[in-house]
Amino acid sequence: MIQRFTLGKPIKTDAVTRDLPSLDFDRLPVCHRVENGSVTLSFEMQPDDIVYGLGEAPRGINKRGWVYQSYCSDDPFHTETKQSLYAAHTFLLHSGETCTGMFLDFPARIRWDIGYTKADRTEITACGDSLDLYLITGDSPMAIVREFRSLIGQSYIPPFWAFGYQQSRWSYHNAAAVDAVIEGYDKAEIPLDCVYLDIDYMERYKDFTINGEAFPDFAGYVSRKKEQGIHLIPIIDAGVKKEDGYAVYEEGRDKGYFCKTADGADFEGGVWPGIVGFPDFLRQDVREWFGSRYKALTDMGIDGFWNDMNEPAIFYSEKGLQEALDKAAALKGENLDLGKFFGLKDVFMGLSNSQKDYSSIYHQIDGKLVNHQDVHNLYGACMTRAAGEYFEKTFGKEQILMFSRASYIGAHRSSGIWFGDNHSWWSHILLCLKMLPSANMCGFLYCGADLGGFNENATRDLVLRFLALGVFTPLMRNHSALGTRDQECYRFENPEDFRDIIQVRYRLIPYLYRVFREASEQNEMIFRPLSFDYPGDRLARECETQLMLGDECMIAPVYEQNAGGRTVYLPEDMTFVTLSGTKVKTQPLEKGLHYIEAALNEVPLFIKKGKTIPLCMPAMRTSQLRSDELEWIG
Ligand code: MIG
Repeated sequence: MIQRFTLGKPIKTDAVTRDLPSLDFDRLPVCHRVENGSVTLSFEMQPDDIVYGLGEAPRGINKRGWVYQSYCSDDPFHTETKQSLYAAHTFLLHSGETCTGMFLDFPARIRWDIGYTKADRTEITACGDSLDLYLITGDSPMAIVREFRSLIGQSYIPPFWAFGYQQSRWSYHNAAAVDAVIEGYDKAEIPLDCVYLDIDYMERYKDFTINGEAFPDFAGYVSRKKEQGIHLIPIIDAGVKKEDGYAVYEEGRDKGYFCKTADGADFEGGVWPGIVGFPDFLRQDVREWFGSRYKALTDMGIDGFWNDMNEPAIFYSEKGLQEALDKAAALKGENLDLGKFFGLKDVFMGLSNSQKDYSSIYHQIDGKLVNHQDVHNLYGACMTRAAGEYFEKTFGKEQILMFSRASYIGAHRSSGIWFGDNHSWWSHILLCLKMLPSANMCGFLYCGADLGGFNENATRDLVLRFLALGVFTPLMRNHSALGTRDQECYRFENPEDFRDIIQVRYRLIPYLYRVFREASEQNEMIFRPLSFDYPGDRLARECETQLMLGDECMIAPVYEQNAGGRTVYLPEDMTFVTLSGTKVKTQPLEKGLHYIEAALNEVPLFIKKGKTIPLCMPAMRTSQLRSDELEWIG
């Protein structure tokens, strides 16, 4: 059952697609208080209760024992003690003697203290006094997820080829660099469907432009790559470069489409192109305008995009930078003591993504000025919605690949997400694994992490183990940062090991695609915590390193360096399958704990007793896959 409780006059977020009658907030059967312009909800937890949710967020599948914040953040250090990542997925699911789901449809900051201050208490504080709270009750966590998903509408389905393997890097600077990647993969006979274009394909980081020196005859180039079966996927940033003569900027400025400051001027911040205007994506007319700009690229044959920097990320504002420079000038020539030196350093360190800047931005909603802080978490979601709605209207469903860095619930209808700037750290294999079921609960099905890790240098074994998890994630993309060690599969010793892993992905695509579609159409999760399926089983309830996949499988990636395998818990009898290239080994295992071996070129998979899954033959491109001769394993 779903009940909606409304407090004050909430801002319309469009997260929900079903119109439910509003009940008075005073009747909410959860302990709550409204004071000093914020709302606090709290409930007690029994020692064994599990709290799920929050989608893309730090730490575990079970969110207990930490404090989180829903506040889309451009933070490239995803360490354990962070409170937010790029997304705000404000759904929580408490599973104890009874199960309760709570969706706070509220786009400003929310603090979720889940047993941090008091071990047996969850306290949720929404920083505002208007919100819709949806309370969902049901017999099981999965029943609640289904109800919740039916409330927020069907999840985005990308084109079929988006299930192929994808290679990215910041940046492949020109056509020759892209060609070298495709050739590298083709020569090593490693399947590949997409190559990404990061910010350098643009002309001085201007959205919807092409650097003509790097990519002469871009449209011709895109179509030649298509003939090779390769999709090029350019990045689009949220900020629009301020430059006279640049049509997108001039149009945005002249029509008043950019976010404002309190005095009505355009808010100006610095990002990659220097000073930019930030389109006010919260407005329908601005969304239609910005969305239709993607035409510049779709007209050239582009059929996939990734939207970045849309938390929004702001390196500095004109005002903030000026204040910092003034402070530095005032200190010039002085003998700086500790306090003064660190004070100055802090001013510069605090320039990026500053609360002061966010607080000085205004949106226009229904003709009224609304402070950015009140709608912060909608910004990136609305950018991506702008694109998604344009694509659907123009090309129909499932034609264009689209995923975003920042997101809010509701954006799951028009796009996928990636988990942003992770590191080439072993611990980030598990961080990705833990976010998958949480993101699925919130409707985000097409998702994945930067395989191999984005920041810093990866090792061969890390990339292989990361890929062996990525084999199962709908978005399977290897991406890494500027200045890091080359991370394309063919760059490493014995590239055939990488081929073995990626071929397994292509063999699984018919199965994975079916599971994906069903999850979208029937509001299911692709990945579930073991505790969803085996609620009475202690080891399953505590398991944070394995996931159930579809109705048939369980996955358990190796996530430690120099390990030839790992310990796996089987909550029932299963077949342990080892996949490598076209090789398949099977071994029945009984319920219980097992140490299983997996070489670097092997993907471990577990299939429940009595179930089978299909494998097709691998191919170099998804377009060459044939689903008529399937091998069933189990
Ligand atoms: O400030 O476009 O998360 O994937 O390679 C960094 C450059 C901007 C952040 C994205 C990352 C991308 C990078 N971008």
